[in-house]
Amino acid sequence: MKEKIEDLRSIAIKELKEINNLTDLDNFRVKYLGKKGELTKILRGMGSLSQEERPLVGKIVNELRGELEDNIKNIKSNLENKKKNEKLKNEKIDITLPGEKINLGHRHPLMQTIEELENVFLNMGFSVVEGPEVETVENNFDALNSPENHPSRDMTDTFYITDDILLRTHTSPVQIRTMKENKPPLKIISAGRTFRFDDVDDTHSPMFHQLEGLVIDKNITMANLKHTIDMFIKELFGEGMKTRFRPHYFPFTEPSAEVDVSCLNCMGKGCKSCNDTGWDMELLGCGMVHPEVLRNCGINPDEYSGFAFGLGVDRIAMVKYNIDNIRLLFENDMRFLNQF
Ligand code: FA5
Repeated sequence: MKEKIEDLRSIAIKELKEINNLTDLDNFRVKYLGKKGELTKILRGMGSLSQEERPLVGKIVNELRGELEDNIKNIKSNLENKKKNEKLKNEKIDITLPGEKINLGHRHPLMQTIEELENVFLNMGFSVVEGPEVETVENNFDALNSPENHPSRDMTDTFYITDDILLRTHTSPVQIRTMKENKPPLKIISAGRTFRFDDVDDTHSPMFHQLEGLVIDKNITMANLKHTIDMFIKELFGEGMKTRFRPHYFPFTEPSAEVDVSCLNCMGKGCKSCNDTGWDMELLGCGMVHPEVLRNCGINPDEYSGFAFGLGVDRIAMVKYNIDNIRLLFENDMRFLNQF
C-alpha cells in the first residue's frame, strides 16, 4: 500500500508541474482531493488493511493531502498573479493620448440677464420673491382690478387650464400674493416665465419672461417710481441711457406709464435701427398701485401708497446684447448661445 501511495504521489507531482491554468488546477484538485478523488478512495479502502497498517497508511495519506493542498495553493497564487500582470500589461494607459474635451457650457443669456437685474435691485434694497407660473384667475385678473370685459382676459389672449386656472399672463399676480401674505412696508421683485397667446414676431413670443417690482410704504409717490426706474436703467445700460415715460392704461395702476429707453445703436440721435426715433422698443409697464388693488389685499389706501412695474426681461436682454430677433433666445442654437 505504501508503494501504491508513493507512486500516486510521483504521478500527482508530475501532473502538478505541467499545470499552467486555473481550470486545470481545479480539475487536479477534484481528481485527487475531491469527494470521489484518489486519496479519498484510498482512505475508504482502509477497511481491508490490518490494525497495524491502518494508522500508518492514514498518516501517509494525510501527509500527501497536506503536500498537495500546499502545492495547489502556491500554484493558484502564482497563476492568479500571472493573470493580473498580463491584464495590467494589456490595459496600460497611454497618458500621451489627448484627453476627451469636456464642454462646460454656461448660463443662458436670459438667466444671466435675470441675475444681473436681481443684483441691481438687491443693491437698491429690494428682496427677491417667487410666484407660481400656474395661477388663479382671481390673482391674475380679479384682484388686479381687471374688468370682466378686459381684452387680455379673452380666451384668445390667455392660456386657460380651467375656467378659474390659467398660465399667468404677467408677473403681477405675485404683487397680490405678496400684499395678501405680508404687511407693508414692502419692497420686492419677482422674475419668471409668463405666457400669452401672442403671435411670434421679432419682439413677441408666446412664452417670455418678466420681472415684477413692488414698493408699498407711507408717502410713496410717482417721483419714487421714476427715480427707481431711471436708476436701474442707468445701472444696467450706463449713464448715457435716457428713459421716456409714455402715459398708458393698466387696470391695476393709476396713473400708469410705459417706458422706452434710448436706442443703444445711436444713443438717441436717430438711426435706421430705431426708425430715426432715437428710442428703442418698449421695455416695461409701471404705475402707482390702484387703491382698489390695495383694498383687495387688505391694505388701507388712505394710509399706504406704492408703485409697481413689470419689465420684459427678454427685451432687456435684446437691448443689452444687441439681439434683433426674440426667437434667437429660444431656439437653442449653440452658435448663437456660445457668443454670451
Ligand atoms: C404688463 O404685463 C404689466 N403687468 C406690467 C406692469 C406691472 C404695469 C406693474 C404696471 C405695474 P405689458 O403687457 O405691457 O404689462 O408687458 C410688460 C412688458 O412685457 C412689455 O413692456 C414687454 O417688454 C414685455 N412683453 C409683453 N408681451 C410680450 C411678448 N409677447 N413677448 C415678449 N415680451 C413681451
